[in-house]
Amino acid sequence: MVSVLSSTASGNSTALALLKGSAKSAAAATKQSAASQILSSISDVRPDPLKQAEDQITSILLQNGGRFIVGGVFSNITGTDKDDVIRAGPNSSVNAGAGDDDISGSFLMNINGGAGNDRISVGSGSTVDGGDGDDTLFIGISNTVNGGAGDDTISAGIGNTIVAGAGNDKITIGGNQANLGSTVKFAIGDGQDSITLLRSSSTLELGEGFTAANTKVTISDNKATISFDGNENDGISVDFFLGSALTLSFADGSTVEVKPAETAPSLVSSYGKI
Ligand SMILES: [Ca+2]
Repeated sequence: MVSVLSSTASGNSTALALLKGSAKSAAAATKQSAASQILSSISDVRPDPLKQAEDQITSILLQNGGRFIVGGVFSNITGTDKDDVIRAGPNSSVNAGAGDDDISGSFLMNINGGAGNDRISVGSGSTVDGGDGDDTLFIGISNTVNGGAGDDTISAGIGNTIVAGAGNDKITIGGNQANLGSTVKFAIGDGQDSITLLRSSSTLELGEGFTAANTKVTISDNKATISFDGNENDGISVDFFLGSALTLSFADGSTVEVKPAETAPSLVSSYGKI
């Protein structure tokens, strides 16, 4: 049971503050799913951004000091420095601030997760900046993404431009389009990243300082290991699945195609070559 203190309207926004009463149940709800549990007990709140009026923002104070914020289309949302849960409609911009924020958007979003370990998901045509911290990003189609510092986990579809940034990042590109993929940009100092390709033809764009001459690619089964002479800190491992391929693209415009080794089916090797 959750108590609602008041409902104050300023412009298009409505602010609801939760009382500390029934602290036990409210804290449990916050832990489980900050949003759904609390919202279900407050009839005045619409958790679906598309059911909000244009640029309308509903904000609820959570027990942890963060906020649950729902914004309609074209809304401009600012989070707190605590852990916020944000649901934003299309064409919205979000600045989640510090804290471990959970941000969901759809298309044409502009999202900045700020510091903290953020979880961000968008559909298409969006710009996403994870900021510092170990962020988890779910990226659909044709977005521009910057993971920022920290060990980020990025899952992407096709047509995206991805800068994973500093830290040891895990990038998965899918979309089930054998001839299409996303572009990952990798610069000196970006650390040890891994790229998993699922039925994808993607591009790894290597920044200044990386050349075909100082780049070494080792292929074993469905795995490629990319390392750089004179640079112990940076490297990329690539796992290929379902006929995937990766094009290395260097700053001088040259390209190298990387594919997994052609291995005979185990059934044939078991019986020897006929
Ligand atoms: Ca925040």
